[in-house]
Amino acid sequence: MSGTIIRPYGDTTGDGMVQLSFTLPVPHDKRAEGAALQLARKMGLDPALIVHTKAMGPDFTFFVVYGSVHHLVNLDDVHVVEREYPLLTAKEANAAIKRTLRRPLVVVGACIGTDAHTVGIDAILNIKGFAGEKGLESYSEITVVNLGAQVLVPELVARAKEEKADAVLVSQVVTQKDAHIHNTMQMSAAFREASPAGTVPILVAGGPRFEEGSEAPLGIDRIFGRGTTPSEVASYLVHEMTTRKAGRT
Ligand code: B12
Repeated sequence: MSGTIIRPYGDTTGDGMVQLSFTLPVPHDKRAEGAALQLARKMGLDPALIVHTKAMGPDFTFFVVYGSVHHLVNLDDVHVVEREYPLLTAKEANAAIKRTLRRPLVVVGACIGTDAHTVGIDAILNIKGFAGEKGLESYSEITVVNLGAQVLVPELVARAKEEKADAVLVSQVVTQKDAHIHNTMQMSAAFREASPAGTVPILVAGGPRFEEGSEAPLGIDRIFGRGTTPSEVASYLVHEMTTRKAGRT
C-alpha cells in the first residue's frame, strides 16, 4: 500500500476489517445466521463473523457482522466540497448585513413534513446555540422566526411571504423512504411557484443524511450536514446575500 492507497483495519494495520449491521426479515434461528453470513460474503466480507444477533419481534433478526474486505481506497480519488466563503464572527456577519441590506436579515426556519426532530434546527437558530457558539437569534442583524416542528409546506411558504423572509431554513432528519428528499423538493418547487422570478428566498436545508453537493436536484441553494455550527450558516447567508445583491446592481 502506498501513502494514498489505504484499507480499513480492525486488529492489525491493513487487515481490511469492517463491521456492518443489518436486519433480515426472518425469525432468529440458525437459518437466519446462515442467511446473514451469505449476505456478508456476497458483499465482499471474507472471512465474515457474526458478532451479535438479536430477535426483533418474532419475524425479524438484527445482525452485526465483522469481517475483512479486500477493497482498496485511493485517497487521490476522494473529492471534498470546500467552503468557498470566509467564516465570519457574529460581529463581522452583523456588520456585513448592516452594510449590505441596511436592515436585519429575516430568516424563517422549520422542520417540514412530519419531521419532529427540532434539536438540529434549534441548534442553529436558538440563542443557546451549538458547540459553544450562540445561535442566529443572538445576532443583532438577524431576525429569526422559528416555526418549530411538522410544518406543512404551504404554511411555510405563506409565513415566509408574510415575514418577507430573505432566507428559509428547513430541517430534515428523518430519511425513511427518502422523506427528506421528497419534502425538500416539494418545498423548493412551492417557493419557485409562489415567488416571481428573482425573488425566491435563499433556500437552505439541513440534516445529518443529505448527500453533499446535491443542491441542484433538490432545487435549493445550500445543504448543511452533521456538526454544522451557527456561524457557518450565518457566514453562508452573508455570502449568498452579498452575491445576490451584487448581481442586482
Ligand atoms: C432525539 C431524537 C428523537 C426525538 C426528537 C426530539 C426533538 N424535539 O427533536 C424524538 C423522541 C421525538 C424522536 C422521534 C422519532 N425518531 Co428520532 N431520533 C432522535 C436522535 C436520538 C437524536 C437526533 C438529534 O437530536 N441529534 C442532535 C442534533 C444536534 O443533530 P442533527 O439533527 O444532525 O442536527 C445537526 C446537523 O444535522 C445540522 N442541521 C440539522 N437540521 C438543520 C437545518 C438547517 C437549516 C441547518 C443549516 C443545519 C441543520 O445542524 C445540526 C447541528 O450541527 C436520533 C438518533 C441520532 N443519534 O441522531 C433519532 C433518529 C433521528 N430518530 C429516528 C426515528 C425513526 C424516529 C421516529 C420515527 C421513531 C418512532 N418510530 O416513533 C420518531 C419520529 C418522530 C417524527 N415525527 O419525526 C431515526 C431516523 C431514521 C431515518 N433513517 O430516518 C434516528 C436516526 C434513530 C435511528 N437510528 O433509528 N427522535
